[in-house]
Amino acid sequence: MAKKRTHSTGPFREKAILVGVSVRSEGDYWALDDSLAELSELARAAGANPIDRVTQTMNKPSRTYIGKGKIEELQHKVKHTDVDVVIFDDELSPTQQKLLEDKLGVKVIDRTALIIDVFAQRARSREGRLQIELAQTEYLLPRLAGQWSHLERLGGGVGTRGPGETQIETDRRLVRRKLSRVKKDIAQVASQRHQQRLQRTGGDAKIVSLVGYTNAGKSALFNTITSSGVIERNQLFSTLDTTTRRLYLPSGTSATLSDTVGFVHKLPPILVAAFRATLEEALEADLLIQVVDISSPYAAEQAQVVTDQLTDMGIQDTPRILVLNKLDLVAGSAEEPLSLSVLDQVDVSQFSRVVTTSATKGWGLVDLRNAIEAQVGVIQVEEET
Ligand SMILES: Nc1nc2c(ncn2[C@@H]2O[C@H](COP(=O)(O)OP(=O)(O)OP(=O)(O)O)[C@@H](O)[C@H]2O)c(=O)[nH]1
Ligand SMILES: [Mg+2]
Repeated sequence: MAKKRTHSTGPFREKAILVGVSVRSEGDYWALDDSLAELSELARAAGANPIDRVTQTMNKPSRTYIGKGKIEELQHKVKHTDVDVVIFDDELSPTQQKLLEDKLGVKVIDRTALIIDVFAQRARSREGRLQIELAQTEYLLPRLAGQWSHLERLGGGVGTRGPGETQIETDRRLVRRKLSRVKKDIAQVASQRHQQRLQRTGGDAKIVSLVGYTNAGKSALFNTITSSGVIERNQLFSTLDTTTRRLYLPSGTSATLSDTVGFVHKLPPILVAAFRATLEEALEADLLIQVVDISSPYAAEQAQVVTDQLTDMGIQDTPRILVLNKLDLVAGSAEEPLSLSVLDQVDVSQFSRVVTTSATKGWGLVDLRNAIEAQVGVIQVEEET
């Protein structure tokens, strides 16, 4: 008699093998193992269960991204374990992805698809959903060319919550039409948000924006400092929407403070572009507060990623305060005094001030307010002269 499938109690999690490649010529400051540790978290966030890793160091990725020997190693692993998906830590070209799928006989997705998938699961607001739809559609378009396997992937599971599950999506023309509609809708929502801010603040309040790596504690800081209730969670990409509140400063003046979407290593440019409207508060900010989780072993790398991404967005010259958050998790003792080693690795000259905080314990908030106040004051003086 055939074995009856029992209902599992937990959600079904696809088994995944992670693949990381270190390209010698690229000299990434992010170690391969660290990048894969993060990929593993992203995979879990998307609903997969990473069970194995394959790595390779090469001079230049090949047509199949990895070398022949590595493909054989993967084929062997796929054959001998019940793996559902192979996840690459970099963006694959549509051709590489297709070739790899043919050779491995399982679904192959890349870091971009994975991050888009995590975003898709988190998107709640209309603006968030529209922006993720834009990213998904942009990602899908070059992968459409008769590649049915890609479309079938839109059915469910990791990297698969597609822009729409209908077959209509197969038509490039329709996809393009959809792209322009989504872009129009996003523009409309963004303009409404802009209007609302002007109405709320009269347009003259200084804009202060929290930026930082995902899970650094931006929302936690935002909540304590403005007494708000933005979701703060120990997970990647809790926040996808911008929330803005008035921030009262010690001298009685006020500014607006915005909580924004977090950054991540190798954040797909497609997503940055799609989330441009959400990032508007950061783009237009008079002052950026860059939050770093100092308890993370990758604090310095994460700070660098954020600096690089701000540079890509063209806002590297906006005045910036460095906030070293989660101090409570690293606080030293008499025997072992606190060492903020991250400060040795970060170019602090980019920042006008450095403040240490613990958002959950409420430490350093007065310092932070004072730093904001002083900085906003400087901006105002500069504008008057
Ligand atoms: N111990 C400790 N935990 C903190 C601190 N600040 C934030 N956290 C926790 O860290 C996790 C992430 O915090 P969030 O505020 O959601 O982080 P975020 O930067 O907004 O993250 P994204 O929205 O995902 O980009 C949550 O579990 C917070 O409770 C802190 O100072 N100390
Ligand atoms: Mg957040």
